[in-house]
Amino acid sequence: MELLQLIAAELEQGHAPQVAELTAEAIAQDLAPGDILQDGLIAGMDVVGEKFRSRLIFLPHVLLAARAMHAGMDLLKPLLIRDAVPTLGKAILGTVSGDQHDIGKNLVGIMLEGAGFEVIDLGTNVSPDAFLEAACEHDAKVVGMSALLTTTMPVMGQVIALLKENDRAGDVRTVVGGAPVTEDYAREIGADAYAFDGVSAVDRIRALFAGEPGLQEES
Ligand code: B1M
Repeated sequence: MELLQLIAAELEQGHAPQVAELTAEAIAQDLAPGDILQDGLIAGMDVVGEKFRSRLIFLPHVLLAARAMHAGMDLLKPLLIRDAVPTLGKAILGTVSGDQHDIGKNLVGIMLEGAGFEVIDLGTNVSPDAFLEAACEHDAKVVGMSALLTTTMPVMGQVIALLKENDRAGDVRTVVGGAPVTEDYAREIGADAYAFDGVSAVDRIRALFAGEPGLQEES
């Protein structure tokens, strides 16, 4: 089995030390950090998600896989944000209330840091009030929200409504994402941008700052 497939297989088994060891080996072999992430760690986690959906594995197994994912990501993070100087302003990031999933959100944070944003990560289970407070306190340019559950997606709309009520909507650009979120949904709840993954989050935010229309301005 080639190295990236091995990483995916060990992640699937929830073996954190092995994932860390193999990720370090892939880095030492000069494999591209983006490939290690996508074809190793994320590929393994995709299989875990499928098996969980089909009830072939259960929650404790998923938790172990999440730990293994973090073990690999900790090693990749410095490479993904190499030499980044925060110059583009502050971005508030968080997973919304009721939702504990943070792996995707953390990846988006790494990509934003790599692109030159200073990321203020509020963590998981973040209330609309906490997003608003942080956006005001830090004079943020971007508020990024992640939701992985269909039941927590509506909280993103509540955050956007609260920013509008408090006259922050003109100062802050909002970007939303997470597996169940779609561009149509993002448009519906008033977000400026939808992003499929960390790379597209950076692309969308850069485009907004370059003056391209957001979802609400498109005709
Ligand atoms: Co949960 N879980 N989980 N889980 N979990 C899902 C999301 C689920 C789809 C699994 C399934 O049924 N196949 C399902 C949701 C169903 C639904 O609502 N439609 C589910 C469920 C049901 C649950 C519980 C309710 C289970 C239970 O208790 N019975 C429970 C809820 C807890 C809670 O949050 N209140 C739960 C718990 C957990 C764990 C704690 C065990 C663990 C999370 C650990 C952690 O995050 N620290 C976990 C995991 C790991 C998963 C799966 C298997 C993997 C998620 C993941 O990390 N993917 C997931 C199945 C799946 O998605 N395949 C599942 C890898 C990550 C890189 O991808 O997070 O999608 P992702 O992020 C991507 C993009 O979505 C995007 O970019 C990222 C990078 O590519 N993105 C953004 C994410 N946020 C973004 C923000 C942006 C832009 C892009 O802008 C700001």
